[in-house]
Amino acid sequence: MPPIKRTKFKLSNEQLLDMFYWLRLIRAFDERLSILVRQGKVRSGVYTGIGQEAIVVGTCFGLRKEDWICPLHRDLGAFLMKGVEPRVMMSQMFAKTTGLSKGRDSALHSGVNELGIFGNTSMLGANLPVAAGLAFTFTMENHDNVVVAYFGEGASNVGDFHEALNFAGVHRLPILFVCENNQYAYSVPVEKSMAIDDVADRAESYGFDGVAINGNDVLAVYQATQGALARARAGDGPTLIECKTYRWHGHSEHDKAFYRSDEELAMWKSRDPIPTFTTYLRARHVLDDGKLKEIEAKVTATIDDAVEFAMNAPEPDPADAVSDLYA
Ligand SMILES: Cc1ncc(C[n+]2csc(CCOP(=O)(O)OP(=O)(O)O)c2C)c(N)n1
Repeated sequence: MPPIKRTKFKLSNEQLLDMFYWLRLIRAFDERLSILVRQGKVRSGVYTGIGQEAIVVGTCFGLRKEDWICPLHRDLGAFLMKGVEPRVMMSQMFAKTTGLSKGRDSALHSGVNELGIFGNTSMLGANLPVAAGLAFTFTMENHDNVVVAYFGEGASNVGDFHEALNFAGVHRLPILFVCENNQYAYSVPVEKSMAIDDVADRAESYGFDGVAINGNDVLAVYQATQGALARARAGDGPTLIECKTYRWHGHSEHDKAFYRSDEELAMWKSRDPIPTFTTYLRARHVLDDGKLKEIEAKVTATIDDAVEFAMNAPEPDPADAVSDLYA
């Protein structure tokens, strides 16, 4: 008899606390960046994912080093979870030599081959065919690594998205398409850009499953991801996971988001992924006041250290602008 594929993925108390730490760290990183932008200290465009952290944490948690991620402009947390040091990530935002691009690019286009992080470009949806190509390489090379490719609901209206899903479906590629449906593509609400309710339904046309889940529930995201990863590693092809969520800040820190109501924002803030998870952990006696204090202190110290390091790091030398070019 073939082995039964596991669909439940249990986490130890330590792993649950680790997940909680990542949620808090990523939130704190973005919140600090938002303040630094207002102080005029950040050189990069800043597109925070505040409110969406459960998606990055639930999908990145437990990925292998050899798995690749293709993050979006809003996924700095994915870089951190895949192994980029907070000091390096903060340096990237300050365009310092100690950042990933050594001060020669905004934060959004950097990648790290050794950590399995694809450097995205600005064109919406353009990372998806590349992600599918990467997954195709994995099947050609016969190993069971997986690609996790992120995109917004806005990007799912672009041709590249459909080509990537079609190619992945035809070749049964080991790839997870993770839609961060935060209800707006810049100022455009989802109902003005899509005639259907769920991006997840689009997977059906390409011959694989799509599932729409609560993207603010880190355990729901983790569970869906683990099932999809197990299928992908077993050669059963791609999955589309649509995570319903909301971005609390504007599209970027320069956008005041006048196109949405205070009531709508308040409603989504009441679904904040962090207190929800905190309540769950407390109810299970995994988290208590002491542990919470300890984690908060570690988060603050990590962010403080990253900011100080980045602020004091050397500026790039203009002479280096043309180094590392391939042309
Ligand atoms: C092909 C293309 N069209 C337009 C833009 C300008 N643009 C950048 S981000 C964005 C909204 C993206 O919305 P979504 O894909 O839902 O992701 P989100 O920013 O909400 O996370 C737009 C229109 C672009 N970068 N690329």
